[in-house]
Amino acid sequence: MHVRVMGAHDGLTAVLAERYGFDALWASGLAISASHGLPDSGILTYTEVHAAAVQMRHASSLPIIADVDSGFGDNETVARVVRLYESSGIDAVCIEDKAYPKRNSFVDGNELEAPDIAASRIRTAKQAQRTADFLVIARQESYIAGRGAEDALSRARLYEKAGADALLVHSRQEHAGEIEEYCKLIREDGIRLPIFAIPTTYHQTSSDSLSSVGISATVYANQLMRASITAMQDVLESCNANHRTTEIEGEIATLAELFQLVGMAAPAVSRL
Ligand code: SPV
Ligand code: MG
Repeated sequence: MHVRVMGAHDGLTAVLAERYGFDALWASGLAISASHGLPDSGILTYTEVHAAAVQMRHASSLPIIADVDSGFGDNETVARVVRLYESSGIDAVCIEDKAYPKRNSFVDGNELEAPDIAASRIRTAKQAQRTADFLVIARQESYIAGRGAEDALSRARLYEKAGADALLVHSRQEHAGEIEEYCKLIREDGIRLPIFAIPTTYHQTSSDSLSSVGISATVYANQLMRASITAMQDVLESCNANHRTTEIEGEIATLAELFQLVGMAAPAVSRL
């Protein structure tokens, strides 16, 4: 079975992803930061990032995986973050092995955390959880940082020992070569944990293809946020050009659709 996870950043994006049949939600750090008009550089406080995941929790019954960057601080912070998310009904956190403070994986200059420190964050997170079902996903940035497969494998061993429930391997190549290499190495090494992937740059690779090389879950991390930017720009341009919205009305959701999505009664004016 392969899990399809849609990136979301608020209640409405969570509602839409659920409506279209996705299996789970990714509370994306990039998209949540962007929705605040801010870069994905560890600027938002964890209470702000958590608040967005809580909006998603209230709007959707899908499992939610929260992207918690590198844990927002040291181990004491990681423990608090886990308890905060877990007590809010979030199902999983994903902790990456970049050094704090992190930058988005698609900008240069990210440093990796030392392997033992990164593993201790995973161990701390697992010890902090209070319910058996809560999951901690260890995200590996070895390829992003140019450290290659051997670094990824040696870290995967440590993260598995630390209690990780799953691994997430990130790559920014335009094809899935590193993902295939990683899956092969991990399985040859006897590590049986589920592996997640985020095909942002290698988007031609379908979830079926990823599944066939050993990926258990595909995360579409930022496409809904990017789509909303394009749609909003189209409205702004059309309104600037025409000084009215008639020309763009056919391209945007009707009020009836909006009302229906958020559980309001149908609008009183029928042509809306
Ligand atoms: C996010 O969605 O915030 C992620 C995934 O961490 S990515 O931006 O692709 O690194
Ligand atoms: Mg992120």
